[in-house]
Amino acid sequence: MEEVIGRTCLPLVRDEVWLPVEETAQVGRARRSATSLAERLGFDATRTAEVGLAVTEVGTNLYKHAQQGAVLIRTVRGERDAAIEIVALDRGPGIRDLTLAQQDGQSTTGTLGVGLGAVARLATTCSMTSQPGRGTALVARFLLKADRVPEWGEEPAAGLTRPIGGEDVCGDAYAVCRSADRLVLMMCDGSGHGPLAAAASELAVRIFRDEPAGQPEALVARLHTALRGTRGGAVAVADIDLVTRKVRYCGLGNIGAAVLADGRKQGMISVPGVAGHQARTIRAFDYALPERAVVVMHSDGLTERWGADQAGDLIVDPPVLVAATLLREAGVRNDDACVLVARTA
Ligand SMILES: [Mn+2]
Repeated sequence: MEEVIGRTCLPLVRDEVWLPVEETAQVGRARRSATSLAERLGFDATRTAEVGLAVTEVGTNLYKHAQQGAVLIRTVRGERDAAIEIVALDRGPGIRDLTLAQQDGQSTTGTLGVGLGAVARLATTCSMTSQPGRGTALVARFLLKADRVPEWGEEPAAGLTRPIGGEDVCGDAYAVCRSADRLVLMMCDGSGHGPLAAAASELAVRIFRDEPAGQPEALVARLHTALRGTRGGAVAVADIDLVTRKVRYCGLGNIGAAVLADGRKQGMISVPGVAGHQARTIRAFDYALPERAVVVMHSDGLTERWGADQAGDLIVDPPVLVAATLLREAGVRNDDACVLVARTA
């Protein structure tokens, strides 16, 4: 992991590919996509086959029981360790008893309900969340060995990106860095979509990860300067102080952000502008962080219509599942989408 004076960045996720899984042929495609990534990461034949088996289980459940099932396959790469991550999302009936569904031999009717014991056993980590009547989200991670503890430890934040329909690359990107007492989140929505939007947001990620810690408004100003000569984009930084329990947020352009706590959603303010092109003012605002608060940032590939009714579930799930649930509930298909979730307890 890269380190800048006591500050480490969470590993980047790469190679993201979203695949619809609504018919049996698409299960095979998802499996091949996952196993070829596993081979590229140097997984041996046995472990690669285990990854394939897990994707087949998840995918089969999706096409049999779900509506609008989709699988995201991606890699998480640290300095020494690398993982394959499978995220499955659907709008099926959901599962009422997740514990029961994960026991081998239980064929609970409901999305993702069958054979999940096998997935959980093969994966290094596996978790699932379900909102009855709305759908299910599952994440399974595979390291080289099932019982390996990755170098990056437990991640307090996780994000998801999904390209606009018809594009392979997403023009939105995010990064997370942490130190002993803080967690700093950055998101960039490169203007437009496609490779040039991705180039702008990837540059923002590189600069943010290399930059020493600083106030969010200084980081946003730095990114504004750095993005000249690119398409530019919306940029935001949230600096979470885990000791004083405050978040200082600076957004330039259309990045949505909120603190979720006690069943309430407190929106955070971004000012108008385009990083790299136009910034009349760059301003940061402070917000309180109640106990167990969750901080969410998202691009305009998600609507603002989420939160209040889901706040209870969102606060207990791992960040990647919260991100997946929000993408399902609020994601739009006619724009790149990015959602980033941090747990602060
Ligand atoms: Mn956008």
